[in-house]
Amino acid sequence: MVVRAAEHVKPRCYNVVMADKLSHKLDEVADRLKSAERVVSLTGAGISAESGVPTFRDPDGLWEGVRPEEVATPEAFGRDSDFVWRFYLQRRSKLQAVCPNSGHNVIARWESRFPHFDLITQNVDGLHQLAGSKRIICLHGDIWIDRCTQCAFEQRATDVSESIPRCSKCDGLARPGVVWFGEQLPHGAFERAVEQSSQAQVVLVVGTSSQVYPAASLAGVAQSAGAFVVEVNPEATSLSSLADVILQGPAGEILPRLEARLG
Ligand code: BV8
Ligand code: ZN
Repeated sequence: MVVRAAEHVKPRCYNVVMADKLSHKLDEVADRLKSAERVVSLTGAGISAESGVPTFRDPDGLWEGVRPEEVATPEAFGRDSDFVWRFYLQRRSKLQAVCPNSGHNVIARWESRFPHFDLITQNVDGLHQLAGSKRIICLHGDIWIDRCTQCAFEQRATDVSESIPRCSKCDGLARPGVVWFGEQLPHGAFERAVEQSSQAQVVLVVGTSSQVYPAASLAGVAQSAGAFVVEVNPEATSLSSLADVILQGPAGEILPRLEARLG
């Protein structure tokens, strides 16, 4: 008896299988969003990557070559304010040349698409604001603010000259209006972020390595309160094992595909 070799089903290539999987996950998340009243998005540096803004911990990131302790702590500023200011003034001048990307724009539109939508961001670059987001909880401050180290007066930086900003009120040395390691978050910001995260039905965590606290605790807070947690990131992170769904890919591609499914 001649046994025919089993017809080999043409193996579908890996990318096709992965694309199908992502498509099903996008459908699942879209279904959740369609019935959600309260949605929160928590963002990190990755959402600005497609605008050309380097992240912190990726290869060629902002902290390549410098240790965070050298540039992102009050002690570092006390030791060498010129060095720290050079790090921030360089970032400011690069930020002058960039624009929000489609990921920022989708999140800005979602503010009017859902009955309650809140954006919680670790970013200090101002791109969410430029994209039109208004309901923003800024956990780590604003790189465009100069805060006086003498009288705490705050002024918005107008130019990005290399000169180190001085207070326009008392001529005291200014510092960047961001939150450094070991510093408290802006008054009430974390409490508001916990409140919004605890009431959300869906939380989209976009472009963060989830390594910095207390911001990194918010997804867990939301999930314990019943939220469906979605991670949008091309890479696995400390959050990945907790997320209900991982949409693996760049935010500028994933978020528009998700928005398209909401009709
Ligand atoms: C505080 C300065 C007391 C601003 C920064 C537990 C509880 C509380 C505190 C701690 C704790 N354990 C430890 C601490 C202390 C410390 C801390 O977290 N240390 C870490 C290192 C363990 N936290 C603090 O000191 C905080 N203050 O705790 O006060 C307190 C206590 C309780 C409650 C309230 C207060 C202050 C933290 C702020 C530090 N300041 N920077 C600036 O210069 O910008 S942190 C720095 O990291 C940035 O602010 C940034 O926002 C933050 C997080 O980084 P990410 O945004 O995640 O960026 P990263 O590069 O890491 O990752 C990018 C991701 O994007 C990657 O996953 C990549 O795959 C992805 N990606 C790349 N391309 C894309 C993409 N994703 C999507 N699309 C793409 N295209
Ligand atoms: Zn002053």
